[in-house]
Amino acid sequence: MYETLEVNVESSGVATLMLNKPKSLNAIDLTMMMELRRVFQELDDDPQAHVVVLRGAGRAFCAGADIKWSESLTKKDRLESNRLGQKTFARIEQMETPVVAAVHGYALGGGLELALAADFIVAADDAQLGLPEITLSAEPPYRPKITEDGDPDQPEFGGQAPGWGGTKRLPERVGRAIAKELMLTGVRVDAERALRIGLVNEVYPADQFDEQVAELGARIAAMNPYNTRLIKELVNHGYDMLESHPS
Ligand code: CO8
Repeated sequence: MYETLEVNVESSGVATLMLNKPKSLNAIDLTMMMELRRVFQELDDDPQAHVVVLRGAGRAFCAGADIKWSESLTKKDRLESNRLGQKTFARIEQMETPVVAAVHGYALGGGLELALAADFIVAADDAQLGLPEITLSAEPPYRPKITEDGDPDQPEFGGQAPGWGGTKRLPERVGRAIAKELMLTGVRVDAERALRIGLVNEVYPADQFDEQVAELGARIAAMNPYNTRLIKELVNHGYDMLESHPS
């Protein structure tokens, strides 16, 4: 049982993992992060789960790290929380089971970093995606971040660098120049631009989103899981070929 997640593994092989804190737009706090670590391990070990579809309950996918949690952290705890997020999302990326992030509404900050840890992202046409960390608590006129004796990641004038793997995964997905633009400005992109820059693979109308995502999940789940896992392994490690399934 989970406090912040809802998990449903269907007989078709589709495992839906729903972030379930809709009141805070599924913001990720320590409890949710620890539960994500646990559930992805469990789903990867579950032979019934042929594909994981990652979604958000309510009107958003995920509005990032829970700001109340992150603001309560000391400098040391913040470093630990960054490591925890990095390790958790790396674990998702390394899963054998395919993972698709289906994003509607907001996917911001740690929410987008979570989606980027999936194999690919599909979006509803109302989606807004971005890494706004640089803008956090910054006020105009925007000042240089580095202070004379300050930690560059804890600047006096607000803002921070994305801490849960976005600086690595966003450039891999959209190229360095666009990734730098998005992270240096903190702008949100809409679904149309997200599709154009390759951040998302496909955009569905919001009123057909559930249906289209279900169809996509069912299609992948119907494939031989040996081979879906093999494809992930080949692509992730850049191999040409391993032994394919004898069937
Ligand atoms: N954390 C906590 N609560 C949130 C968050 C959040 N990130 N985002 C929204 N909420 C809450 C709001 O406080 C509000 O709660 P309440 O109803 O109790 O007041 C509720 O969700 C609805 O939000 P809004 O009323 O603001 O809804 P709007 O539609 O007006 O706006 C936005 C939606 C644009 C998403 C707006 O809520 C917003 O800008 N949220 C913050 C987004 C953001 O900056 N995310 C990045 C956070 S930083 C991060 O993720 C970096 C990860 C690494 C950190 C490592 C340290 C732990």
